[in-house]
Amino acid sequence: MLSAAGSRLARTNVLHNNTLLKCSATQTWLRTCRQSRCMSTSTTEKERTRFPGAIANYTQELKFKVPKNEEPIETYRVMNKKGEVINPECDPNLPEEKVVHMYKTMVQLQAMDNVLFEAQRQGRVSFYMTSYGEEGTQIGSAAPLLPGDVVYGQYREAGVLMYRGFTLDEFMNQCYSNALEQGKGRQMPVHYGSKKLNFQTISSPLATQMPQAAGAAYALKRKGEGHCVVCYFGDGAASEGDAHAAFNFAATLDCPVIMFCRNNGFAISTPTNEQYRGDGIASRGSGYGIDAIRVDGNDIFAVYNAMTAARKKAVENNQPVIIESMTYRIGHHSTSDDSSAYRSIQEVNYWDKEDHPVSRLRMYMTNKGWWDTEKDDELKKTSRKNILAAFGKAEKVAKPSIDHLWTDVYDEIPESLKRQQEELKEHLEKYGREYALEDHEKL
Ligand SMILES: Cc1ncc(C[n+]2csc(CCOP(=O)(O)OP(=O)(O)O)c2C)c(N)n1
Ligand SMILES: [Mg+2]
Repeated sequence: MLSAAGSRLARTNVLHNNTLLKCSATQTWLRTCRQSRCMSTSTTEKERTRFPGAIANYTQELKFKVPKNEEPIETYRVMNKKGEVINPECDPNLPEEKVVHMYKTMVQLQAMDNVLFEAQRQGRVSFYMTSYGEEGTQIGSAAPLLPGDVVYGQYREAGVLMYRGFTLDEFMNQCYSNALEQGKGRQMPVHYGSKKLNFQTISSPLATQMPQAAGAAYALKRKGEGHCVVCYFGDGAASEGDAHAAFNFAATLDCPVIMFCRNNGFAISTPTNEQYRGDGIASRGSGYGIDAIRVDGNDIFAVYNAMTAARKKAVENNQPVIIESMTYRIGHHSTSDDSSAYRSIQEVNYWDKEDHPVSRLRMYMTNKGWWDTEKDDELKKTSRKNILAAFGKAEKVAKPSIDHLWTDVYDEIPESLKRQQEELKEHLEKYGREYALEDHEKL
């Protein structure tokens, strides 16, 4: 029981407590008012972080950004698998002559791949890499470029080079490593390059070309002549440290470079699901602050439209762009690979028979009334004939002089290399008959 005094005290406390409660409610109310007053004067009043590393809103919700809960980036497409344009507004409406030229280049590329792949099997060239299945990605991306744009390739972009005008003789001389080849036999086959066509010589170590491309784009920006760099790389190359360095340099230095990923599902035998955990390569754009798009790489017009728009962005705004072109490597990785060891024939057949960039464009041209079976048979015959003619010529040309082992690098040959020259000379004097020296030109 409470005494009178006690109950008075208790009442006071209740009152006091009520006042306290009221006070804290008033304070909250006042705070809310202050906030809403501020919000009514400016929408940015909601306090934002001021850290130099990121200016963003605060939140009291403890949440992580979980990439796998997000929808994957959509794949831009113009044509369906039957070569029908889905939305006429997306059709680039290229003239017949240009479309036929694109198609002919794709078929010529296939013919070259067939002949050179076989030539390696017969021991006539040492190595080769085909582009089967990636013809749409290559020709569709090459077509919107200008001759002054600079291309950095990986190694599976023969179609890009062909579209830019590299002749069949030049392809064959390079793969034969003969004396007419610009590299004088010092590169492996398929390591093409052409100063005239602004196509930088291929480097074997993956992703070498990527930081170089960012740097070259920076130089082009300073030159200010309205050109950009296009850098091709594979899904596998995108796992190299150099790829990340290139993206970041390109973004922070505002370089006009199109980072064009051929995502063909494999890095030799490593499938993409072992290569990354994120949403492919296009999603990396957000991380680096680079505009990015994913396209159906077997749809030549989707690739064409994406490249045209990316080129415009790069050149007009001095900015990098990522294009991720989804395709499938139908051929083996190279002549040193047997892909039946790590993927099924059924899987390969699907892409070969049901979703192929060459047949898709052929169906488009047929639907337009520009193409028929007769023209197609004729084209395939002539393409093979052209290749065999260039092949026959290249095979007859002598191999480069052995002396080219020492040329083109140093103005004055250093002592260490002079010693090696001497050693080679002695070796050949002793064992020369073991080598086909007569096949090499004499300087
Ligand atoms: C730095 C480096 N590591 C490994 C290799 C061996 N290698 C050559 S090609 C290749 C796969 C590359 O795959 P991707 O970039 O997806 O290109 P794709 O062959 O599919 O066109 C590998 C691992 C290399 N050339 N360089
Ligand atoms: Mg790949």
